[in-house]
Amino acid sequence: MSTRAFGARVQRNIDPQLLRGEGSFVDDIPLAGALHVAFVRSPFARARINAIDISAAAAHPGVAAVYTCDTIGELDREMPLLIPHPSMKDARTQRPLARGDAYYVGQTVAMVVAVDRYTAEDAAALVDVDYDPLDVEIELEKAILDEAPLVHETHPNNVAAHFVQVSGHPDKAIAGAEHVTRVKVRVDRSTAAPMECRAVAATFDRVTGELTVWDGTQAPISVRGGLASILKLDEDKVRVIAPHVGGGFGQKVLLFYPDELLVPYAAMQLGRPVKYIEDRRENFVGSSQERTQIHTIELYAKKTGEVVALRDSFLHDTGAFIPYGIAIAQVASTSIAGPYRIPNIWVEFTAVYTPTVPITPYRGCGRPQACFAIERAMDQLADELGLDRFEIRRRNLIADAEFPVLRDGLLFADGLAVSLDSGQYGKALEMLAERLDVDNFAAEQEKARREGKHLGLGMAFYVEGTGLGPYEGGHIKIHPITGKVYVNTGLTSQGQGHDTVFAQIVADQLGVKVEDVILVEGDTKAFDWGVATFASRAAVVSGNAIHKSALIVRQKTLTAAANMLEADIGDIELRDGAAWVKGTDRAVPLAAIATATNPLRYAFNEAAKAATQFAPASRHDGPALAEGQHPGLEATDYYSPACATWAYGVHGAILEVDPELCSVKVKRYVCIHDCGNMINPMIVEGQVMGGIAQGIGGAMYERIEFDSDGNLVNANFVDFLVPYATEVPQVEILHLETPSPLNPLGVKGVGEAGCIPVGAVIASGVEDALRPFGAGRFHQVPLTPSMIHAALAAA
Ligand code: MCN
Repeated sequence: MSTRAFGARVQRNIDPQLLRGEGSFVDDIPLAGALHVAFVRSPFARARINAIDISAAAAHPGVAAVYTCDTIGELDREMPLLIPHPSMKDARTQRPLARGDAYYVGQTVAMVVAVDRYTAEDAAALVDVDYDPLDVEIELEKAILDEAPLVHETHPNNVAAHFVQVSGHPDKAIAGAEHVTRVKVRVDRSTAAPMECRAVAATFDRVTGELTVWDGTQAPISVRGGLASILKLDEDKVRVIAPHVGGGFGQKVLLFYPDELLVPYAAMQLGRPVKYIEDRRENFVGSSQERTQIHTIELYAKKTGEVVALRDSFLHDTGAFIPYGIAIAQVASTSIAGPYRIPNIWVEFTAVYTPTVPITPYRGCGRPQACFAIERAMDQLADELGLDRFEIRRRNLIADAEFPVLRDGLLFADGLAVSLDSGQYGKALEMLAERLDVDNFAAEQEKARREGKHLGLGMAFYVEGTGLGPYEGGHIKIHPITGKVYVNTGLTSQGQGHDTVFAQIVADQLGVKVEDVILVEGDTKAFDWGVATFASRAAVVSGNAIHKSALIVRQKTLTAAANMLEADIGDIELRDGAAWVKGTDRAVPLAAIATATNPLRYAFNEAAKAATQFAPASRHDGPALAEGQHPGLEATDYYSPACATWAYGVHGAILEVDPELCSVKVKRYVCIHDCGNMINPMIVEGQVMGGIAQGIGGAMYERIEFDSDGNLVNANFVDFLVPYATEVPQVEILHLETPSPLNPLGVKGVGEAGCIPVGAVIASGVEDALRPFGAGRFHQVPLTPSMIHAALAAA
């Protein structure tokens, strides 16, 4: 295979359009006569709803309809549990509009549809809901106590699930260990904060019975399937389009948000287009969040530092509903041993309902928490054994020759035992050490201290299971008139640059320019089968599906060209948009080959006819395709990964902590990472960079704050601090490319990698900088100035 385009730094082809403001997001879709939606949301974290009086709202001028749970027919039911698991009984999911009870501040209770948003908001304020507020417990560790008020009466102690996984023989190894280090860590709740909030619009054609939905979703095909089944429509009558989407980060893949069902329902009921554009406050109180976990982790080691066993027990906050089951906690628990050899593992978690916004995966999905736990524990173990932080890792990292490493008994989110497939962990560590000049850092730190500056070095390793199944597909067609190549997939992109990378994969196989390959995604009319964009899976799953399809089209093209050029198939090469007889100037353009199999199309194709001056088409002489092949140059194929493929990396930073202001400045940030073969290193770097920026937010700034009544008190960008460009350091990114042996392209995912270790890096660095003060350990993120202040004051 030529590697001309695969692996090249091809510019993202979608950027000029987006940068010029020519993107088309849900709110840009022109829908003449559209009605607009506003929601009535619960002001209480837990409440009985005694009555809902919509009369004043319904009578308000300009209002088309007001819906409650009593007037939405089939929709009034709990949404499906997306990922069932035997550890959960009677898992609770949300109804589109509350029935009887409200379970978190922001839950949708009624929906008003009116001529414009202003009228809808005014009318929503007229809906009179009679609530009896109930007691709540927001704090995770208190929510499981006997005296805590219950979120769901069905679940004692608010326990949604409890699960234990064991690998090896931890009891025996623990009994024989020479040293144990114990660490309790906490990662707090954050939110994806996409630039574009969520949005959905719908029209229903009563004549054809066709429902068209524009949804800023990461999962159009799955949304279509759900809508069709709940609204009792044929799938072919439902078209879901995800146009340009301004960031998703996992938040836009919940099935279903109330509005995703209610807006299409209202469009069908009212026979008018209906639109809902979530505002920023609603995104905070109504769209899913992630992260709160509290881990108590123990590492059992030899005196020389080799870890023989790991025990981890953690609480996972699942919010008021658990649509994804235990997926996040399961990812955390199976990532807990990180890149280390640790042969014996015991890990247990309890997923806990709290009366707060539901939890679903947010970029990283449980991995930042697991990484924080194991890496903080590794740092502490090093200190306790008098070893350097790099040295303790050297003694425990899996060696290249040991792959694949099976962690039998730890079942990943795909239900299969974790198997780390390939990597050069040791080399990555040494690259970081060299780049940060670790050997000379102590001297530099000492010199800076004498000048009154407090430098610290932080570092953390991570692994990431990527490329989850079950499958994706790709359809490729060489256009018979222009020779351009159309690639259709069931995925959709929120900024990952799929248009460019998938084009790179195809361009190589068909010998065309990258810009002549056009990706069609995010539209259920474009491709019928697929799952969604999540779990850093597009490169692995769609990439390989498209690669397989391209190989079929390549073979068809070579066969047809050999026939037309009356040459041996082995003598044909594809390049510059044509098939050539090697070493000659005889060629036929791809468009001509595509039409040659269809005489009527050929008759209208002047370009193809002109092209035959190179070689007369053999369509009169016999079939252009071999027996069993189909007309046209197109093919569809699918790829279904056998299991996850594991990417990894190690990050390090030099920080400066100001003990008076308690502020942290990241002076240098180095990232070594490995996602197998890179399709486009520039896009990979963009993904890593974006992930690190989000990781900096989670490490130092972003914390969703509830008061004791469950009100989200920082539901805006003044109080919830996302980092600006000024807070994000210049990142030095170094690549390693260890191919995955599990898929034909040798790729692993990268979309979440950047954010995973940042919290652990920052905490490790702050701890190092403040060592002379005796400020102790930092085991919670976000790590804020007030925490540094408290630690210094205590010291
Ligand atoms: N890539 C590559 N070579 C590789 C691996 C990946 O060139 N070896 C490219 C891919 O082809 C793709 C990009 O890097 O263009 C990310 O690939 P992948 O890791 O497969 O992730 P997905 O495309 O499946 O995207 C999902 C992932 C997730 S789970 C979150 S969350 C996230 C992320 O992507 N959300 C994002 N990155 C995001 N980037 C933007 N701009 N917006 C989001 O919402």
